[in-house]
Amino acid sequence: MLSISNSFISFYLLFHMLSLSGQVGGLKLRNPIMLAAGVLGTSGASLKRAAKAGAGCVVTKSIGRDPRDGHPGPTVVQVDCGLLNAMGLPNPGYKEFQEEINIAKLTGVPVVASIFGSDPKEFSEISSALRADAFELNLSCPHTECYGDELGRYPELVEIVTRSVKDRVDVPVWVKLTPNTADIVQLGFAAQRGGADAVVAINTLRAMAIDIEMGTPILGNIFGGLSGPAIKPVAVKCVYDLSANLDIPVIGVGGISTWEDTVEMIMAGAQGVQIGTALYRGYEVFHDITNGLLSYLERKSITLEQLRGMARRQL
Ligand code: RRO
Repeated sequence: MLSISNSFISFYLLFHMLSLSGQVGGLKLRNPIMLAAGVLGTSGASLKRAAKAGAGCVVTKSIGRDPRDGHPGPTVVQVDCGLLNAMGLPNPGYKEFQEEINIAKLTGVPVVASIFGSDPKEFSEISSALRADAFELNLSCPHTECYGDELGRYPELVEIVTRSVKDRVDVPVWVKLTPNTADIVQLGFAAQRGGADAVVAINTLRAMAIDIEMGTPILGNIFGGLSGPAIKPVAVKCVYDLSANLDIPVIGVGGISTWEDTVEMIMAGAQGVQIGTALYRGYEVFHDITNGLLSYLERKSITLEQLRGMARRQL
C-alpha cells in the first residue's frame, strides 16, 4: 500500500514539475507560449491554425472601431536580423471581427483580442462589444498617427485607457507597452494603477530602411517598427526591469525564435511569452519551443515557477 502511494506521489510530482500549464495574466493556459498580435491573427482560420499547432493562447491582429486599409505599401521589408513593418493597423473593424474570434474559440484555446483606439471612449466601446477571453490594449504601435504609442507614451493616458476598459469587462486586461520611451517601467506602473492584469513587453522599435539605388525610404510609410532577433536583448531588459518593479505579471515578446530565447525571457521574469516574427519559419515553432522548454526543465530538474525571474535571484 505504502509503495503504491509513494509511486503515486512521485508521478504526481514529476507530472507537475514537467507541466507547462498554469496561470498567465489571469488566464489558465496549457502552456505559456502564445501567438503574438499582428502576425497571423487576421482571421479565424489562422488563429485556429496557431491554436492547433500548440499555442497556449492566441492574440488577434489589433482591431479598431472602424475598418482601416492601413498604410500604403510596401508595408513589410526584411532587414538584417529582423523585419521592418508599417502595416498601419489594417483591420475590418470590431463588428466584422467577432465571427473570426468565435471560429478560433471553437478550438478551446483562449483567444485574446488585441484592440486599439484613439481615446479611452473608443477602447471602452470596442471592449464592451467584443467577446473574447481577454483583451490586450495596443498602446504601442509605433507608426500610426493618433493611435498606439501616440497615447501609450504618456503614463496618464495609459492609466486612463486601462481603467476605461477594466471598468467595462470581466475578463483579464493586458496592456502592451512601447519600448520607444525613456522609461518603460513608468508606463508599466501606469497600467498597473489602471487595473491591468498584466503588461506585455515589447512592441516593435521605431526604425527605417533606405533604398540606396533610389535614394528613398523603402516603406510606404517612410518609417516603421523593427521586430525579430535584433530586438530580443531590448525586450529582455524591459521584461527584467518591469518584473522587478511591478506587482502584476509581465508577458515577454520581441525576437523570441527558439526555446533558448524563451528560457532567457522567463529567467528575466516573464510569466508567458509571445511569438511573432519567428512564425515566418512555420507553425512548428510552437511545438519546437514547448518541447525544448520541457526538456530543459527536465534536464535541470526545475519547475517553470523556479525558472521565472531566476536571473534576478542569482544576483
Ligand atoms: O499594424 C501595424 O502596423 C503594427 C501594429 Br498594430 C503594432 O502594434 N506594431 C507594429 O509594429 N505594427
